[in-house]
Amino acid sequence: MTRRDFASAMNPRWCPGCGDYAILNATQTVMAEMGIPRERFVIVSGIGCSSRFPYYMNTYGMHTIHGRGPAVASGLKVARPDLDVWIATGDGDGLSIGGNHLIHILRRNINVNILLFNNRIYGLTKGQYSPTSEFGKKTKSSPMGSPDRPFNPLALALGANATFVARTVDRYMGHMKEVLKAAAEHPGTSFVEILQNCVIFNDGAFEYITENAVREDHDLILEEGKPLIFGKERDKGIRLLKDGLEVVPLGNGTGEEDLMVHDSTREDPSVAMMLAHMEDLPGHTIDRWPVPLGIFRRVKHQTYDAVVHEQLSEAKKNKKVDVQSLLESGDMWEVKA
Ligand SMILES: Cc1ncc(C[n+]2csc(CCOP(=O)(O)OP(=O)(O)O)c2C)c(N)n1
Repeated sequence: MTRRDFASAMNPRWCPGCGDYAILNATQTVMAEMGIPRERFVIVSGIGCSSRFPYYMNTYGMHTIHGRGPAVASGLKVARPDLDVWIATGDGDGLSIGGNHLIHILRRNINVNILLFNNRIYGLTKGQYSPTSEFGKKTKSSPMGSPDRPFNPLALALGANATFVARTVDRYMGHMKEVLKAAAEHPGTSFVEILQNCVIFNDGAFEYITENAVREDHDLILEEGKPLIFGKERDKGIRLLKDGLEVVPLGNGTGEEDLMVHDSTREDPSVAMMLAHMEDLPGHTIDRWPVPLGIFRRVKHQTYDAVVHEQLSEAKKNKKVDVQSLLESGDMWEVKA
C-alpha cells in the first residue's frame, strides 16, 4: 500500500499553503506503512478546518459535532476494539469547546491517537483568538489584545496523566512521520500536538521555531537516551538541577556528561512537564530557552477499553443474563394514585 491508497477522491478544501496538507500527507504515508487494511482505520473529527480531515482520507471517518470527537471515538473504540481510531482536532475544537472531553479521554487512556493541529487561531471562523493564542494577541475578537492566558497543550495532556505526549511541526515532514508512527504504535491514548501554520489568519506564528536562520538555535530535538543538545554549533545543552532546568553552554569544563539525558519512559511526569513548560519560561524567543520537539512521555498503562472488555467477559462467564429479573432488582417502589 502507498500513501495514494489512503487519499480520498475529494480535493481538500484548505487554503493553498495550509499546514494541514502536510499533516494529511504524513498521516496517509504512516498509515500505508502500518500494513493495516484501510477499512480498519477510522478518523473522527469535530469542527474546524482541521476537522475536515476525514473527508480526505480513504478510510472510514466521522465528522462529528464541535469538540466531541473524543466522545464519539471513545464509544467507537470500546464497541469495536479491532478498529484503529484516530482523532483530528484543532486548538479551538479540542481545547475550547471540547476541552473537557479531551482531558477525560486522556486520563482514561483509551487506545486512540489524537492529532491536535495547533495554529493558535480559529481558522474556519476566520481568525478569532483561541485557547493557545498568546496573551496580548490582536485578532478580530481581541482587537486590543487577548486578555487570556493560553493553555500549553502538552502540559495539559501531562496534567491529565496522558501516557503518550509528543510535539512535532507541519514543516518537518520526517520528524512528523516518526512521531506519528510512534503514536500509532503506542497502546493507550497518544496525544500529538502538531504546530501548524495558518497562512491566512495566523501566518508565521511558528517562524521563531521553523525559519532556517533560527531553527537550530531554537529547536531542541528530543532523542531517546541522548543528552539534550541544541544550537547551530551543537554547543548548548540542558542541565537538570534540583529545582528546574538550566541552559548551559558546552565547553569550558561543561561537557555532554553534565547534561540531562532524555528518557520519555519516566513514570513520574514532572520532568516531561518541565520540558513542556520550557517555552513558557521567560526569554525563549531571545536565544535562551529552545522549544522541545519529539516524544515527551511514553509510558505503558492498562487501557480503558481493555479493562472494560475484561469486565465484560468476566460478567458473561459468571452471570446468567435475565433482563426481567434485572429490571425487578434493586430498590423498587410502587406509585399509588
Ligand atoms: C457549538 C458551536 N460553537 C461554535 C462554532 C463555531 N466554530 C466552528 S469551528 C470553530 C473553531 C475552529 O478552530 P480550531 O479548532 O482551532 O480549528 P481550525 O479551523 O483553526 O483548524 C468555531 C468556534 C460551531 N460550529 N459550533
